Amino acid sequence: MRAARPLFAAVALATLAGLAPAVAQASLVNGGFETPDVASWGLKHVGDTSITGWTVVGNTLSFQDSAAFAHLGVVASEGHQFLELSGVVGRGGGVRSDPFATVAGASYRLAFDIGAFFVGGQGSYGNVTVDLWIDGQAAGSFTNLLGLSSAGSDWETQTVDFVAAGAFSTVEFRSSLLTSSSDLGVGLDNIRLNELTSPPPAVPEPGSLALVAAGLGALALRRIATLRDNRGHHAAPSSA
Ligand SMILES: [Ca+2]
Repeated sequence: MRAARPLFAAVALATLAGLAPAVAQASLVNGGFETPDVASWGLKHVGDTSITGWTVVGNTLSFQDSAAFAHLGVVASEGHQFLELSGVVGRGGGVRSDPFATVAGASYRLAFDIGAFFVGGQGSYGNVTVDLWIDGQAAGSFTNLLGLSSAGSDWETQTVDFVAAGAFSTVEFRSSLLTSSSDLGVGLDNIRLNELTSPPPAVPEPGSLALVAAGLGALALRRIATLRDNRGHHAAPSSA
């Protein structure tokens, strides 16, 4: 009888797992730009795919570690690495994510940090605006008004909610081409994706739930009957 216990549990779990709605984990990769690890900073040009999970688009950007310019007040929002979408000087640079798993019809919240900088010895780099696309569709422009009057990094978190259209999605960020957005030090870091709600479940159907309930009930009854039979067998005096 002992061997039957895990078998019963396995049957029940497998049956329930088969009926559970399929909800994929959101899997945006390297949203904090922490890989690969870099010691200082370097320029990445359009088409570059060396930043794990991302492709450089639009214009040259700078992939950098806080160690490069921390002495001037320029540091990451999360971890110790981030992007400056403006490269050395410029607008329009950005990154597009590799496709990540989503569930069609499910709602997601995308959060990301935009950085504006007041650089030691240089002064304000000004306000910055970052444009966002989701699945190639424009999804808004987001501005960080620099709130510093001395050396430091001003990171602000922005969020966007969206409904996934398919089994995979992409997000793309670029520094704005508007002259109201700085062409220096447009920071991007700490991109996160969380599923808010699952789509309405296609399964389980009430009928199939009832079938499972009936099936589990039958298994339980059979087990109880076996237990009773077993007890009866052990209780009977040996005739040997
Ligand atoms: Ca980071």
